[in-house]
Amino acid sequence: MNDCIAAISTPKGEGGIAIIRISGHDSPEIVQKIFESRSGKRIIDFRSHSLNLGYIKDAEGLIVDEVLVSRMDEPRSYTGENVVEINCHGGAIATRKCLELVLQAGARLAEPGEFTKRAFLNGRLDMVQAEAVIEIIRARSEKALELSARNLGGALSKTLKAVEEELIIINSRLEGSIDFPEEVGDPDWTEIEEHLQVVENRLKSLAASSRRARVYRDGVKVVIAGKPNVGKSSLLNVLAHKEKAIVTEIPGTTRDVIEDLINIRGIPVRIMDTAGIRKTEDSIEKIGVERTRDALIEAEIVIFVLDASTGLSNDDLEIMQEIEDKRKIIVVNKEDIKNRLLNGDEVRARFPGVVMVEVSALEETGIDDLEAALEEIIIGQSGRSETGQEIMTNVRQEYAINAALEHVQDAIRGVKNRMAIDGIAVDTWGAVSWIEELTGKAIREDVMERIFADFCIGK
Ligand SMILES: Nc1nc2c(ncn2[C@@H]2O[C@H](COP(=O)(O)OP(=O)(O)OP(=O)(O)O)[C@@H](O)[C@H]2O)c(=O)[nH]1
Ligand SMILES: [Mg+2]
Repeated sequence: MNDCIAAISTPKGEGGIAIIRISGHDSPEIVQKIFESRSGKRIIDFRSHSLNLGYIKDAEGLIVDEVLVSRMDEPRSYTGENVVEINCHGGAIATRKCLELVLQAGARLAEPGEFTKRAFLNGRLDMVQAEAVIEIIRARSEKALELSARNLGGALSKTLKAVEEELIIINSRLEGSIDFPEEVGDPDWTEIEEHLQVVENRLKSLAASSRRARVYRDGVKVVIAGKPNVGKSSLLNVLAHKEKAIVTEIPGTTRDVIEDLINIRGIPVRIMDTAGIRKTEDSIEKIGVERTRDALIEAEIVIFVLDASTGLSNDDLEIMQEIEDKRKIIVVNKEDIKNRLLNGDEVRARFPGVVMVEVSALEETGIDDLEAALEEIIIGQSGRSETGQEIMTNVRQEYAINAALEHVQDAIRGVKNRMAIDGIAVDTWGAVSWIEELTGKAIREDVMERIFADFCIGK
């Protein structure tokens, strides 16, 4: 781990600036070989964490780029090692050339995630925090970003540490009794059970919280459906804040599934506008209606649109039957028109228990209510957290939390039935090792490699 690694840490292509990051004990000396500062100072004489103007020069002494160079001394750097960063002008060629010179000067190209891996190995971050770095980069909504940032700040790590400490108390009690049966005798089972209960509750609420938070990370698929001309495309356009779908007064305008990624109160929503469902002889429209049905199968939530200007028709009732098993919201659209043939009370009476919202896609009224209803149906069903402080976990973390939870529950059963102490200890140790795998304290090499391989180069 003593060698120096380098990579371009900014996105590919042209930009205002590009940053080459070099990490390793000798990074200041390596960069010095190709750098000449305007002030005449050497890199090791710069103040740590300051920016310094100068030039990158090639072997012939020709200027490749004018740059700003900073040196961040260990351990106060991203990786915990000496880090030098070169801010180049953002041209793709110049940046490549600078990187090549850095490599020729003695650094080696970093592997994906290698900077963050070094941060982990140097104890700057635990595994959960390292993973939060990826999740921050990939966050698709502000809420997902907020939750990832909290994990980078240590929200999940703190909870796990508390669980681990509790488990270690339990283990020391059990071990005392196992190792010195004569002197110590049986452990205080009531006390052990109390500690185990605390751990169980913590892990359970963590698992529940991560189920809820998953929505913010992965998003949900919502399909807008209804008979032709009710205003489905108009509604999509309002929710997406842009003219995504064609709107006309001709029934059967939309022929294809039109998709957009939008953001409803922090939840990433893949929303789909579909062709109005009706029996038709038009061969293109027919295919469109088939596609609507395919989309409905995949939908996690359906926005079923009714038209206040036409009233309920048989078509509406048939569609309602098709989506009987789906989680849904009924939207009565065109509430702005004067001579309504359908009102909210009628719909409520007809479809008891189904959430209903009245809107006008044309005048953009009721849209707040619709967004609130969507949020409620998406988040509400998995229950709200008591504290409002969600903790997000990824698939690996969720798996490990549940595995630890299972061990703890087995241990509780063991205590209740007064099973052999050794057997109970196997479970409490099992729980500890899952928690340590989570935080990275005792992570398997291959698991670690897999996590960092998921990063991009330069991170
Ligand atoms: N008055 C009024 N008219 C609306 C409203 N929403 C949509 N419309 C009108 O209704 C007509 C149909 O709108 P669309 O959004 O194309 O309806 P659609 O459900 O996508 O129709 P298809 O794609 O044919 O299935 C258009 O003339 C819209 O301007 C509304 O809230 N109020
Ligand atoms: Mg349409």
